[in-house]
Amino acid sequence: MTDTAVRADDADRTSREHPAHPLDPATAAEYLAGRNIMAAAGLLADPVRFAYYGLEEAPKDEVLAGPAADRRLRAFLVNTSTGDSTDVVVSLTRRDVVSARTLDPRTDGQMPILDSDFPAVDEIVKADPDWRAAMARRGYHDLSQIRTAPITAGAFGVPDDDRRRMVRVLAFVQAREHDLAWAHPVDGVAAYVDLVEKKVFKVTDEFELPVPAESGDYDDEAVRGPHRSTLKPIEITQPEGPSFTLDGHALRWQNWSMRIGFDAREGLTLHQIAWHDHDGGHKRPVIYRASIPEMVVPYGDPKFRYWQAYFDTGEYLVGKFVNSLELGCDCLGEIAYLDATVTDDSGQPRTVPNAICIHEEDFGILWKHTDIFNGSAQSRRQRRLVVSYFTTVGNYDYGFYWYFYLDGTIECEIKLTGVLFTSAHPGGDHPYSTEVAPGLAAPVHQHLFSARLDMTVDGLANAVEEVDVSGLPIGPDNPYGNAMVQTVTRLTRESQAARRADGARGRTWRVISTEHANRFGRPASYTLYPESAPVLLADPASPLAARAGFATHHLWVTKYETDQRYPAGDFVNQHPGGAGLPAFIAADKDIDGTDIVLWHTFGPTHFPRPEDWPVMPVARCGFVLKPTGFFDRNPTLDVPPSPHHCPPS
Ligand SMILES: [Cu+2]
Repeated sequence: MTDTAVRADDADRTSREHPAHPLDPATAAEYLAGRNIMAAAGLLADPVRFAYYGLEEAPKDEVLAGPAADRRLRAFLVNTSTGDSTDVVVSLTRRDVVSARTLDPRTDGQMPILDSDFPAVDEIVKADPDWRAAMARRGYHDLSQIRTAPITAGAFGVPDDDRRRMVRVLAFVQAREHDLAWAHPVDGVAAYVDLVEKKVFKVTDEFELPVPAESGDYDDEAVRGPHRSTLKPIEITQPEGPSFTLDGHALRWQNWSMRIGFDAREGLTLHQIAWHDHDGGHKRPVIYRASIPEMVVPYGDPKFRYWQAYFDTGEYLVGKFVNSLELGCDCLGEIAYLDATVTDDSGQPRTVPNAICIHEEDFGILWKHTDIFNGSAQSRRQRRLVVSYFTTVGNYDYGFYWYFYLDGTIECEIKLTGVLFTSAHPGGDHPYSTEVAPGLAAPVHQHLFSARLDMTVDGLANAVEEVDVSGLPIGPDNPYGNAMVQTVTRLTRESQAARRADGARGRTWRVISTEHANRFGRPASYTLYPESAPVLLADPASPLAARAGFATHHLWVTKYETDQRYPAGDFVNQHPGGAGLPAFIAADKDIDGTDIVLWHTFGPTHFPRPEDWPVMPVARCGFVLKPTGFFDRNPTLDVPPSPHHCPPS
């Protein structure tokens, strides 16, 4: 094993009460201090639980002005006996409560799912006589074999649902200790649970289908067969160590610098991403803050499970389920890790070791040419800096990867793996699911992510152009019909900037500096290249489209506002709809030559394949940001040839 871990974080740094930088993640000591402030203010009387607890980032102007920003934490508190929900902000600097707002669930929605909701739901469902009878009718009397999956309820206008804090529960059979429960769904029956009343208020029992029997336990040699013996080792060695440096949460690599953050809701956050001309030269900001602050996974079966659509970030909090990564398994090579500190339901800090993985990778050819006239034969290797983490939300696992390349390219890639959500297959041709094992179905669904890209291309004054390509018809200026052009449309107001991708036109969006130009007098810019996959397929009039408004367009551009952080709104769980991006653009602000935020929707529409079962090979999605006239020429001419293998230039 040649992999090595560079310990980037020491115990002192994670426990200190005064972090080095206002954008550093909240520390364990800070969470405890904030908790004490809330307790002293009487906000934590039992049974109040923390549905979210994290850093309330200082406003951008304060951070840019200097280090004296007020350090604040935000907590979503739920009283599990009354359902009362409070959105609290405390100042650690002033040691007081800044604000405490009580939510109205009918208009604000509900707080996210609590850790303790999972065992509570299991107990509530298994005690319910109607649900037990539904299980008994299907032959299940030993409920210790049943696993319950609490699924966020959505909002469908059903009377009384809007006053309840609720989930809907599906059941799976795990007959043996190591069986894969997802292989054995008990379909047709769901329990609707009121988490405050702690009871099942409705059981839907609509049809019976046999519980699929084939084992999905891919750890079992009887299922997977013996391990193949034909793979020779691949070892990554960097005898002189990696080329990056990590100082606390500040990361430097080649021309790039940035700060690394982590949040229980958003997961990995990147801050103050900048390009430095040559070594230690002029610093050029590109992105003030980059994150994936929402994702929704809507399912496409209109019958019994029409309500199945989870907002993994706003409803479950993806960052809370961050994996602790294993050197040599999850990350290969010369790795630096950062720990992540999140909290449990009672606001007590929990530090996940090796949560964020930082390393550099060879990425094939950077540029290459053999010149037919002057005989020059040159080849250079591309490299990228990788900042990533993995999270497990129920059956799925998601890896969030950010790549920074030598040539100024930035890429976000999400790796989707884990186990498909399953149902029983009704037989024959079923339009809404794929049979992946005998009698076992995987319903069609989408994974729609929202990237929030707070752009600062050469400063705060930015604007966005939509660029389409097309051919021109034959005419007097184009007699042979070969002309092709770009059509550039400036998006000047928020209402005009809710846009769809268009693969047939090669549509991209260019973020330009309205203050800095390159040597050709053109604005310094970065271009967003979307994948142009479908947006939300739910009907625009559907309850889901109202709640996932962000997912109805590939691009939104808003004027920067400190409190606009979540594309589906602050409180997503059971929200009636309309929050987030559709509300943000209602004032239709000017976005031309000002501080703007890009919001980009992307992700696959997943008609499962048999090959996705019983565990899914990684599927990928993402987007790329490329410098477009940000530099005056190829910025990698100074990259030397690889020392051992290539002829010197
Ligand atoms: Cu999927």
